[in-house]
Amino acid sequence: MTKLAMEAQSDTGCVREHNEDNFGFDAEMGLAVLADGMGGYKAGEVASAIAITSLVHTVIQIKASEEKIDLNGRPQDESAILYRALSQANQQVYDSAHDDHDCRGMGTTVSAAWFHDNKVSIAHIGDSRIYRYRNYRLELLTTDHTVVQELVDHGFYTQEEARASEQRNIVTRALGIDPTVEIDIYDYDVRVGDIYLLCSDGLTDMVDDMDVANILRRSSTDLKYGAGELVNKALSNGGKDNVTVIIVRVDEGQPKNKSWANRLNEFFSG
Ligand SMILES: [Mn+2]
Repeated sequence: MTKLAMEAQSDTGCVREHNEDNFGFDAEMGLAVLADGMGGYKAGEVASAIAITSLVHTVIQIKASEEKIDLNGRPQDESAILYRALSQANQQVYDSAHDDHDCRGMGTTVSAAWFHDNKVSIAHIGDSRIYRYRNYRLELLTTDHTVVQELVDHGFYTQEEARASEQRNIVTRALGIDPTVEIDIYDYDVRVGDIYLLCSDGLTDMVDDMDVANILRRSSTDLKYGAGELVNKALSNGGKDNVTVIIVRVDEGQPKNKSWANRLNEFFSG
């Protein structure tokens, strides 16, 4: 059996006026979600906030309703629930963008990790990222939905050229822009000692993978310190964008089993 430790930190950075990143996590639910909004004036932070709230509400509502299912009813698997939750969040951001003139064209990235049964289900749209740090190796579990990544995939760019590109922040896919959205869903096995990092591009544009890995290694017993170190490194390297990180560590132990119906308020009260 495994239990989870989670910590997060977010900062507006040194240049931007608003923090358009949003995040939420709950170690007992095993859920960590991060969103990086885009759009004029305050629209970006509206989009990322709606996406997080909508996603978490849907997940909890489905799990809470399944608690009432008798033995013959089959609960849905977590990746299917994440898919539904993100589709619904997409609809909600899209509708809000059309209802409110100030929010026209807003959208957001979303990266979600849901830990369950010694697995993690990942759902992902945009250029926020999820990494796994295991056996001293940092591995990227998501693929950026960016113009530059497509150029890398087709062999026109190396990763180094991609990092240096002026266009590296142009996303090819975001939540809330169109009535439907293509969502990447993956399942991975989870091992005791694994560390997972969810982060916005404000981290990965400013801090290279080697430094990220070093900070995760040094801070594996103190995630709060680690989250602070990652954000500080992004800021000291220029902090050109909002920066948000969530760190998840998989520990040995018995998870608390709280009822899903009671999770909703607790999730948003922090
Ligand atoms: Mn960003």
